[in-house]
Amino acid sequence: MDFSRWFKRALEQGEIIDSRYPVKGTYVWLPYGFRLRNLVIGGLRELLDESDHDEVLFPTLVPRDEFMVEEEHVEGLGEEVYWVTKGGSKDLEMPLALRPTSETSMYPMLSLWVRSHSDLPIKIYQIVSVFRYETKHTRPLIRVRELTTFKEAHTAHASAENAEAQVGEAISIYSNFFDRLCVPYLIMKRPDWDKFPGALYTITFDTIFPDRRSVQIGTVHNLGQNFSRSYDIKYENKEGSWEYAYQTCYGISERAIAAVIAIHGDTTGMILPPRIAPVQIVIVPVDVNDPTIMETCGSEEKELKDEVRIEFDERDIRPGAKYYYWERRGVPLRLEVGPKEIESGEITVVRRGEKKRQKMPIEGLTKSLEKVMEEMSADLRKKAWDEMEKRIRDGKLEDLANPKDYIYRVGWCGKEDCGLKMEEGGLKLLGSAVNGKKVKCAVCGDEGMESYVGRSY
Ligand code: P5A
Ligand code: ZN
Repeated sequence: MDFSRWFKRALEQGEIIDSRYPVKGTYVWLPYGFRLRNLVIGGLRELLDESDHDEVLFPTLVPRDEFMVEEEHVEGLGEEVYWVTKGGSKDLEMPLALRPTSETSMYPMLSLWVRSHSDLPIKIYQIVSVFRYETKHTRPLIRVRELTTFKEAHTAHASAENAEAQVGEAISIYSNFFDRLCVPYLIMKRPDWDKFPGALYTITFDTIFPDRRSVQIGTVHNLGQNFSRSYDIKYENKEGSWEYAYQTCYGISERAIAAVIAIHGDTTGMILPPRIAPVQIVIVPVDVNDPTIMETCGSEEKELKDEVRIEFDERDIRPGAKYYYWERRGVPLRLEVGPKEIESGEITVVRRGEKKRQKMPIEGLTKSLEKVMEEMSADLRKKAWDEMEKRIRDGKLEDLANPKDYIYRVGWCGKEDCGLKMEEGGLKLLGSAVNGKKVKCAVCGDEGMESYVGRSY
């Protein structure tokens, strides 16, 4: 089955979202999907809070005049903006933008907040809906018009070095975040012509989907003083003179959730890493009419439910139907309890995506299951990294001219001419690996950096 169909089916059958909402590019989170979303966001929130980010909440509407301040930003994002022009039947005096991201709503306020070097750094974030009138093909979670899970962080600093260091911190936070999701990534610097509108430069996290197309799953931007000049965000430094603040911003959306689902599936559907699975363990009795079996299941559920997210499936349907039901929801572990288990004082444990069945003593089961989940996470992560590597090929210029379905690793000197030449076969130059190897440019032969070229979402 092609990936696109697989993905759509996995979302449907896993009850993540309903894609029948009658506005293009918008989707409904279903209860199970919403729990997944909140577990993923929870991890991100934890990482941000640990590193001294403060959560805030800004309005959705941005006055046109504030939106129009930073030229490059407007030029790059203007065509994606939804405008509110009426209140009831009256025209608004000042049209209001539905934020496509919140630089233009936050920065006028930052200008009021920042006065002295002692106000800095400021590190804030919010998790909100933003709206982008995307013209490319929309897809659930991957390219939406209402991003319902937009985590955007914004920081302001008293020096270029501090902003640079903040970029480093953001990269490490996102690396941790994706490691927890067992999602592999390439960290790259985007070519200049593809950076975030208004940024000095853009660092991206890209993963590679099973169809060997890359997906940008997070970005970190160094904004320098571009926005602080436009929005007049100034502070008085120690010497008593005024200086524009140095800013960064970084964002993650529901695309990160798309990535977890896309990266770990099999023919049945999703396989969720234990850390974020809404149900981590399901208990399935082999016979719902056997009181001893049901009692054992019940007492195991009680035993485990403070430590893990567990479900005891008591429904009177065939065990096989239950297995399938929970497999499609990506539940990492299944416990089977039947007469044999009762007799031997052991429980059968099956890992999602594996045929192997393990017997584990009921005595000390919680600890054993926690260990199995840890192993499973490590295995999922390793498998995903290996698979990503297999989706990459070392490439020459000829390969890029007549590309197959791969992401190509090439050298690039950084010159725009060479970059554009690499894109002539219809691929995109994704960027140069941060901390990558030195590789001679595939076009001109000059000294270059390990870079990636391929099809992307
Ligand atoms: C960083 C946060 C920004 O908007 N402003 C505040 C900066 N960057 S970005 O690259 O434009 O977006 C951040 C991430 O959001 C995801 N994304 C999307 N996800 C789903 N549907 C969309 N239409 C969409 N557009 C962007 C990407 O993962 C991107 O890296
Ligand atoms: Zn070159």
